[in-house]
Order: sequence, then structure tokens, then C-alpha cells
Amino acid sequence: MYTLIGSYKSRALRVLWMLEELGVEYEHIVAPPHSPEVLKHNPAGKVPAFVVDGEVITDSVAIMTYLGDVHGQFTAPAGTIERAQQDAMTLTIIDDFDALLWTAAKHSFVLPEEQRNPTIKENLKWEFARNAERLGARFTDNEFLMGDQLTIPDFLLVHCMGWARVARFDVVRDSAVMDYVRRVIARPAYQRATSTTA
Ligand SMILES: N[C@@H](CCC(=O)N[C@@H](CS)C(=O)NCC(=O)O)C(=O)O
Repeated sequence: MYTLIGSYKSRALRVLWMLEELGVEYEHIVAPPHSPEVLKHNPAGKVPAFVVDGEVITDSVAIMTYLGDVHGQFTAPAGTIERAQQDAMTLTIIDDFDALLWTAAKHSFVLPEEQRNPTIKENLKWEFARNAERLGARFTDNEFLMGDQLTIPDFLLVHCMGWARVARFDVVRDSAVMDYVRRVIARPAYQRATSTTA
């Protein structure tokens, strides 16, 4: 039995959605960062945390990679060129989208007030929009980032696009990336993962 710790309003949604796609059994503990329940599993206080056979895995990408490898789904096999290319895309999404959103969040409400730079968000928004525009070329011939199969970087990118909407980052609605996002979020597993109010 798997246990996922973290609310769907956090990066835990990536894992929640993947668990729904896999159709496996899991327990979901909704707990905010740094709460006693989270600290019990991750001394850094961050979510998501994931418990498998009494062992804890932290970091959404590490958890998704573990699940993909164990279940042989949503990933190219480890040790193949396809996997290296998929991993490169995963890391690009972290650099080009997750890191910008996280920096914006840190300067909005995470860092102590005296460490925040309130003007940085505009620069991050500009860079995010430029990166999204560039990524659009990926979808000319492909349904998903790596071709015709949903893989780990798709979970990541679609989550980041939802996060961007909440953080009021603009991405042109009528764009290749947003067409892709609308297609993917229509999947029943994504709808199930986000239907919780937790
Ligand atoms: N790279 C990590 C980032 C984890 C992370 O920073 N999670 C946020 C919530 S989405 C958190 O717990 N923040 C509290 C903190 O940074 O102290 C992942 O993908 O899981």
C-alpha cells in the first residue's frame, strides 16, 4: 500500500494524478508543509512525501520516477536513449517552469518579508511566457511531450501550467501549449485527482 502525504494544492497533485492513472490503491494524507504529519516523514517539512513499505521517498519527480519504473508505465525504461531524452525533458521543465514559479512563490509568501523582492515576479512571468511559447513547437507532430505516450514530464508540465494560472502568470490561451494542456486535463484520472477538495 502506498501513502501519499500532501494536499492536491501542492506538488503532491503530480503524484496523486499519476496514482489515479495507474489505478493502484493508495492512502492520501492531506497535510500542509511543516505540519507534524509531514515532519514525521520528511524532516525538511516539504511535500509531497511518499511511503512505500515503511520507507519514505521525497520529491515529486523522484516519486513519479519510482512509480513509473515499478509499474512500467509513463516512462521509457531506465538505461535507454529514450529514457535519457525523457529525463532531459523532465529537467528542462524543472528549469524553465517549476523553478520560475517557485521563485515567484518564494518572493510572494515563502521567504521572510525582508528577503522578498516584490519586483522579480514580472521578470519571471516574462521568462515563463517565452519558455512556453518556445515549447509550443513540440506539439506540432506530438500529442504529448515525448511523442504519442503520456510520460513523467507531461505530469510535470501540466501541473506547472495549472500552478501558473493560480499564480497569475499569463500564457497565451490560444497557443499550442494551452491546447495540449486542455487535452490532457480532460483525462478522467486528472479529473479524479483534482475533484477532491483536500
Ligand atoms: N522539488 C520538490 C519541491 C518540494 C516543495 O518545495 N514543496 C512545497 C509545496 S509544493 C513545500 O513543501 N514547501 C515548503 C517549504 O519549502 O518549506 C518536489 O518536487 O517535490
